[in-house]
Amino acid sequence: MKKWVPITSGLLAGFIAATISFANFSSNPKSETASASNKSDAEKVYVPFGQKDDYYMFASGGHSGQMFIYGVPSMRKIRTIPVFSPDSATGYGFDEHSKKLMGGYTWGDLHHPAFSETNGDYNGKWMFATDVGNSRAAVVDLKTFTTKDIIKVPNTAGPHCAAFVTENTEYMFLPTRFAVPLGQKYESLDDYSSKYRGVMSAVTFNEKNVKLNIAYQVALPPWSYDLSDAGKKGSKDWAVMTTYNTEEATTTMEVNASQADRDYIVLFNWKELEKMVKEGKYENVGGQKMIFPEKQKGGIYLVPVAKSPHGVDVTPDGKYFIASGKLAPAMTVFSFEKAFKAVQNKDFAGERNGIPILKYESVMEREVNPENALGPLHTQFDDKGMAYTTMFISSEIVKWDPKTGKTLDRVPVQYSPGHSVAAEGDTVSPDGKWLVALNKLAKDTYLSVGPSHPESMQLIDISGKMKVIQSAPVDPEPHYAQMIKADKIKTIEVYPKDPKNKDAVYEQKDTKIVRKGNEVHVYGIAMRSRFVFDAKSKRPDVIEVNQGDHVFIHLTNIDFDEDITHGFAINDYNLNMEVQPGQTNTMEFTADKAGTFPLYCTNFCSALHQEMNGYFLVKPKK
Ligand code: K7E
Ligand code: CUA
Repeated sequence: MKKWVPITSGLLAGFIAATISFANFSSNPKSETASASNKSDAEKVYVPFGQKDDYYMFASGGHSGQMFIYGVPSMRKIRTIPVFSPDSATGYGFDEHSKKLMGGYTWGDLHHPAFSETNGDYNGKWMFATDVGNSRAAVVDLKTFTTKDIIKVPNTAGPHCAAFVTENTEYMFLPTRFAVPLGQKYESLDDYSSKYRGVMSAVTFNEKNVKLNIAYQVALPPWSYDLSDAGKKGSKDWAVMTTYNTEEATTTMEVNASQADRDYIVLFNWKELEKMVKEGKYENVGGQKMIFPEKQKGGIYLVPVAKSPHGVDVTPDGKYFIASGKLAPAMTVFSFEKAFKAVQNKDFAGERNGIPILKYESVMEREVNPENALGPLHTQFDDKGMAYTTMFISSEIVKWDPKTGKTLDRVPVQYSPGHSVAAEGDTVSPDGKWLVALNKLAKDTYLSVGPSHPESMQLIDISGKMKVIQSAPVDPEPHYAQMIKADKIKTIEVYPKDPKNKDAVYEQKDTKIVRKGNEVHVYGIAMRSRFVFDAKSKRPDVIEVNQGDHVFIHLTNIDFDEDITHGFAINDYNLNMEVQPGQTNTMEFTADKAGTFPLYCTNFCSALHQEMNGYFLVKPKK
């Protein structure tokens, strides 16, 4: 393996500054790369009124904790799905169900959304994501675009590498960015190498009861795991992930984690790990089945790679995995077939922490080093198997052929792309057509909003020579996105009646307010344009309780009519929830404040929406 010319952090900063100022200079809005300069480009992104986009793009909302839904090619934002953070627009994090899901956290850091798959193809049913900030995983139902389950992943800190699902959604793997002692108990950083661990969690999803579950975990060496990807076709039983800080630095990571010439790709066979778990080859750590590779041997291997790689991506044919250099200006193509042979022949170059190291030369297929391309991060693919790699430092997308290493095309983007996303790009059969660059910096692309600018997404037509033809601002932070054919997603129009739901009432006459001690249960309905909490009462839209009562408001929207959503808020009680057509939702709280509080519908629902209000009266304690 040749020695990589290391880009030290000082140099790196210099490169970034240089590229940005250069890019700035050449980014006059009139320049051809920055604008849809001719009519045919404009027509390509124009979706006339009455027509719909061909693709949904689900973009990560990063530390907003949310997911943003865009239409492609128009790049119009359609929806925000709150996942790890509360959202008063939808009452997410306020109603009982979502409050429980949130588990007391008020923010999250969502990096990599992943669709459920069947035979390596997005099936349009579910979307998964993880929270680097508070170590959680979530599933979103694509029938309703709502978050259905969230689990806290114990023993781990920051599952950044996730979520990437296996070919038939058997697992999603959650390797961590931060090493911590198992159970996150206190250990001195002097004992980092012996006491700290990076942990990979294998999470399953039960479609029937809509629950996520941790099947097992692996206590990996105390390194940082950056990105992962699941194998496909011939490599479908395998998954790969990149590492950095194999130096095991405990301070000033910027410098100390960039010392060694090489880090590793971790290669593992999840079928083998599954078998080990079945055979009881694990230890119980905090209620989780934990595999320790230094004791329970097999299934996990290391492949040396140029220092501090960021992304690793499996080609659609499942034959190769491509690591991107970050600090080394190259992409390295590795062959699964060669790796399998090396494993079979025990062609090892020693081991680290009990994990065998495969020889670089035995697994490497080719090193690809496009001229002056700097900071390769992530790779996507088109329908012909061609690769598109984002260059963070030289601010461009490079198209190249994984089979020859030849550079085919390049296009500048504004600026510093992290990931990009291709249409159906992570499947066994990408569509080609579109690629969206997810740029970290917008700089002068949009109207100024002060010192902090939005991030930018640029739509690139990849059907011929690459061309940027549209852009859209996006809130922080589009780490990654997936793009799915629109017709694969089948949403419901209204929530069907649920006779088994004890909280639901569908007729005005069935509404009631029930008191049990100091617990008050309201079974009410919302309809155009009134609330009915107790039809028999003199004032059916008024709730009266005593100070200190524990109140449950169960509210059903009986407008079985698409798009007629009602909101329910109590003035000055910091409470707000939403009931979509046919849906029943519950709000639970203690009426600790005495007084008179108007309640009202927050979602404009009819000409008499403004009349859709009542009172919440709290009688003071004597
Ligand atoms: Cu921003 Cu995928 Cu979290 Cu790379 S990650 S850029
Ligand atoms: Cu109901 Cu506005």
